[in-house]
Amino acid sequence: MAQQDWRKSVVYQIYPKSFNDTTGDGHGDLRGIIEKLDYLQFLGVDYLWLTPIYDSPMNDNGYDIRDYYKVNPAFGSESDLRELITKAHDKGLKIMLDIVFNHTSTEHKWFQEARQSAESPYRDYYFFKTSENGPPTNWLSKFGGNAWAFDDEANAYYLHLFDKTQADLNWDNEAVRHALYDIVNYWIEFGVDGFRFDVINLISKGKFEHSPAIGKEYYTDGPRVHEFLHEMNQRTFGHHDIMTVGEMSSTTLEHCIRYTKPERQELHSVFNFHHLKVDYRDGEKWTNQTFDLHQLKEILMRWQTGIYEGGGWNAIFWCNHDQPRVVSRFGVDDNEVMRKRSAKTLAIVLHLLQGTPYIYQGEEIGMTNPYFNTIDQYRDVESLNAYEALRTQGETKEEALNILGQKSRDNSRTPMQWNQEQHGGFTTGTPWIDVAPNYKHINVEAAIQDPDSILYTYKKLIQLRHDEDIVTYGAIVPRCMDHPQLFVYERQYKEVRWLIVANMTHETVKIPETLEMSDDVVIQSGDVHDGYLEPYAARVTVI
Ligand code: TEU
Repeated sequence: MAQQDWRKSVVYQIYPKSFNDTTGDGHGDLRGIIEKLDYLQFLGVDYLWLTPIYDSPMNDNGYDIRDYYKVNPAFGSESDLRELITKAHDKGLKIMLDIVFNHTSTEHKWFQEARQSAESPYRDYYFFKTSENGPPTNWLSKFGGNAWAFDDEANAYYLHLFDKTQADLNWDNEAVRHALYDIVNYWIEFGVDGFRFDVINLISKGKFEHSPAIGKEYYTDGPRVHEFLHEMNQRTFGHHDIMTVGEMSSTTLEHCIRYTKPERQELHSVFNFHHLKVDYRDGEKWTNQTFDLHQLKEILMRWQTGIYEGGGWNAIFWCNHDQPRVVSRFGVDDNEVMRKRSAKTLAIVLHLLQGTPYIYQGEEIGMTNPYFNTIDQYRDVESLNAYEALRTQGETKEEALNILGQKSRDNSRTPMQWNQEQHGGFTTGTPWIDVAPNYKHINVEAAIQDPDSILYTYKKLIQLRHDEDIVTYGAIVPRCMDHPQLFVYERQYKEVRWLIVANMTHETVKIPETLEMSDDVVIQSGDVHDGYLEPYAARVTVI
């Protein structure tokens, strides 16, 4: 495997709207990120990924872009962004932008032109279809309802796989591709160091036909997607020192290897979400369900070994702005000792896998789901639609709120908890979304002062990845796959072997005799007593 430096890096994801507000308008901003660069440098991460900061009506918090060349004034100005990049670089931190190329906002000038006339050169930038009998296909939008919306002005339907204000772009049109490549080149020139490409495996649409399901098979890893990504690579970032990651909804292992094998010149790494569907009931997200540990291990290990053998590269993560908080999900959040221990154990299990690890703001201090108790506290378009749908299906308000409390994307979008002041120090005004009530004891300031905090486990894991080649390049060997409580794997590199043993349950677990755990401890969470691992404890040893 080629040994390149970017493979040793750790990415920290910032959701600017909820990170740090310097103006008192309750909305985070770019200057707020500048203010926290010292903290991020102290943590030791390499890249900062900012979710979209471009001009947008914000129906989907910036994933609905109106102008790819303009900074959303709610986040600051272009000169704030320049200053952020310069100051980050001075501290050895790199900046990754989030690019949304599957769709634009319907307020984008291309869409505005396109809807006005069938003769407009922009008409073919999107998928406009006329149809006598309702929507052209039965495909469903990921945010609920049919994926086609009728536009009165165009007198035609247009495709939107997400919200109806997010119209899908037609990548088969060469003019669209060139316009998009220009955008990437503009931001490279501007000085950014990487890109996260939103739902980029959905860009090549196949046939527009009736689906026996919800339509996914027609556009997931579609017919020309590899060709398009290779072309984008060659015309944009492929000739620069830029790191890329593609967000790949429902992709397969085989495709993932193709997307990321260096010689194919597509992308550097890929996010997939299969391991985060282990608490869906019968594949349905909007359900209350405890997670299936066996399935979690099976999926993660199949992808780890598959990508390693195939020569591809994973992005590895528990959290992002679309997922609930991991400590609430796979750990414990209602008992302080267990919250700390399970959060550290989850960090250890993830960060010693192969791939590029991502830390989502607040994960490093064990932030939890906020458990909102009224629907008015929610902001996310997907969650609000889901609530309506659940109520229509006959769920009570309480049941619907319970499900949102477990699954809503807003669980991760509450303000970053900096200190014990009002609103966790996020804003002096009224935050756009409520802060989680536990900010008084779960906050960055408290974590920095406590040498035993979750924060220092993250810091150490980042340092281990930088210092120890085994973490980046080592082979991965799954162990004890049938054990009902332990998550165990080995890393092997040259003559060195590390054994990672984690108890993922609230029970004390006897360490199987077949496991040759040593006294040479690399990192641990909780403790081992007489061959027993405490609840939610983990230990990594050199063997
Ligand atoms: O998400 C794409 C995606 O498929 C999800 O993770 C999605 O939020 C989830 O399936 C809903 O259940 C990306 C962005 O990360 C997300 O914030 C955007 O809303 C979406 O694309 C549309 O741009």
